[in-house]
Amino acid sequence: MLDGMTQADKQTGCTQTSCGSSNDHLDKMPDAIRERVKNHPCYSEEAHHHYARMHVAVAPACNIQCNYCNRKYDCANESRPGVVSELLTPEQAVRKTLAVAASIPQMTVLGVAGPGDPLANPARTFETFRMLSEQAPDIKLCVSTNGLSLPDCVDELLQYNVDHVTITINAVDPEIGAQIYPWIYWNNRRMRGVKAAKILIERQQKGLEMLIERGVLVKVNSVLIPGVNDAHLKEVSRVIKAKGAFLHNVMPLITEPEHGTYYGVMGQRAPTQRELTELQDACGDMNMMRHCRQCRADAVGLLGEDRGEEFTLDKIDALDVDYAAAMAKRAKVQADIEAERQRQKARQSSLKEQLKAANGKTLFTVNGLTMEQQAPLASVASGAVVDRAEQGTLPSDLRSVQMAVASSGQGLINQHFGSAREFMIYEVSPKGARLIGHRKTAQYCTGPVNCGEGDAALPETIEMLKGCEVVLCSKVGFKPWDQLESAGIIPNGEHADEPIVPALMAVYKEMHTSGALGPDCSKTISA
Ligand code: CLF
Ligand code: SF4
Repeated sequence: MLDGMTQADKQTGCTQTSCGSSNDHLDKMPDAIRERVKNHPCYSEEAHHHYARMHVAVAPACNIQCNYCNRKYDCANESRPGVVSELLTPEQAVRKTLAVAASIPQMTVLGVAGPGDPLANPARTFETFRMLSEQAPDIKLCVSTNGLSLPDCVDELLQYNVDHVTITINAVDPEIGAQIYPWIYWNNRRMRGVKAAKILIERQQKGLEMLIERGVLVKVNSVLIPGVNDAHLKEVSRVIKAKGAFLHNVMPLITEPEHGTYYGVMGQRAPTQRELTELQDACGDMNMMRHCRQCRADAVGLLGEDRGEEFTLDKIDALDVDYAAAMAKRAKVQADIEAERQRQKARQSSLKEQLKAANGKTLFTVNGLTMEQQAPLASVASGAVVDRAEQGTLPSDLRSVQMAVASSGQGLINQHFGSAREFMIYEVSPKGARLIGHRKTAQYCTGPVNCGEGDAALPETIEMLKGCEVVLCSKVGFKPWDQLESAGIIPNGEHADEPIVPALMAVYKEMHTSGALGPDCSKTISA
């Protein structure tokens, strides 16, 4: 077994201890690996702004039971609990994939992630992969599994060029695993307790090792369950990193009583955003995924958007698709995207050089930056960390502040508060602005004028923003403004259409100037 990377990586000379998913990390990776992840929206944080994925729900059965799952819904290992996807046959799945890929030329990845475990349904999953590898060879194939059947399936996955595999590993200690998995179905028998968890863990680890040995990129998902595996996930991260996993995605447990899961019924609580971030930070230098949206098993589009309704089977049947032309269009559109990314990167490094030369004195004075100077920072905004330590214009011991941003893309603050279906959550400190997650909300405003006046979903949105001290958006109505303020969250619409990171830093600097970050005024940031 290889230590942290495949033999191929070693030959290409990667000496990084961490080949990461953020833009910054990707720059340090060997070309061969960068090529493989640069357009995968889950494996590259930056790519998720440009490229789309879709899932096809072809796999109904499962071979284990997780305490956070109710079989009425999609597999919660990779999908948002409480969502039911329409089951497709492999033929329907292929028709749908080809139709979507013709309509959304940014689509690069097809994943099978449910509604049960894809590898507990090998015939349906592999038939889908076989047909797609023949009919749409430019689309990457991706699969997500609980790992029990993985060692038996590795060779067949490789036959179809499946290059990205996700394994959900919630524990490497059977005693902890037994608290998460009440049973597994193994060798035609239902097995329970620590013995069952031990088999599952061994199979997951064996599958992981086999994939790494064969050069497949592996992402590991872990569900963070407070009081069960929260103290243990650091060890999971250490083990999977040592074995060569590429990325670790720690997802918060979603536990609503109405979903009817064991944890939901028993009142198991979900982690707070703070607990999630602290754990991600504690996982050392493992590459952590922080932009997961816990998609549906039939999700379509960019991460965070769901265009599934546009591609129901009846609508697909009515489409007249020229597959060869669609593939050519994808190649052209994606080449244009890459060219633009390269241009942005060049502008960004030139700006960094200028800032370095100027000792960064203009960086925090956003109003002093021209739009030309700000534009490259928009792409920095999508990165996980923006290092501002060298600027030296803020005392280094100021406390950090969580801020929420309403954005519909392009790295800009360009969405009304009431129209946002999700908020990007940043941690802002003297070191810079760091994206730490996304929080979903029910969109409650459909009109541009009053922006959310009087809607019942508002308290829920404000509750969801708990822990943030500022919310930046392009516009906010009077009523939400009042209620946000009452909840201790300052609404800020002064940076409409500006790049996110400079605006966050400007607000942070204003807080410092007004004394809100000083020792006397520091608030406790609630979790
Ligand atoms: Fe799908 Fe998963 Fe492949 Fe991505 S999703 S099978 S790796 S193509 Fe991505 Fe969605 Fe998070 Fe999954 S954001 S739930 S990590
Ligand atoms: Fe549910 Fe997925 Fe766990 Fe199976 S592996 S029990 S479908 S969450």
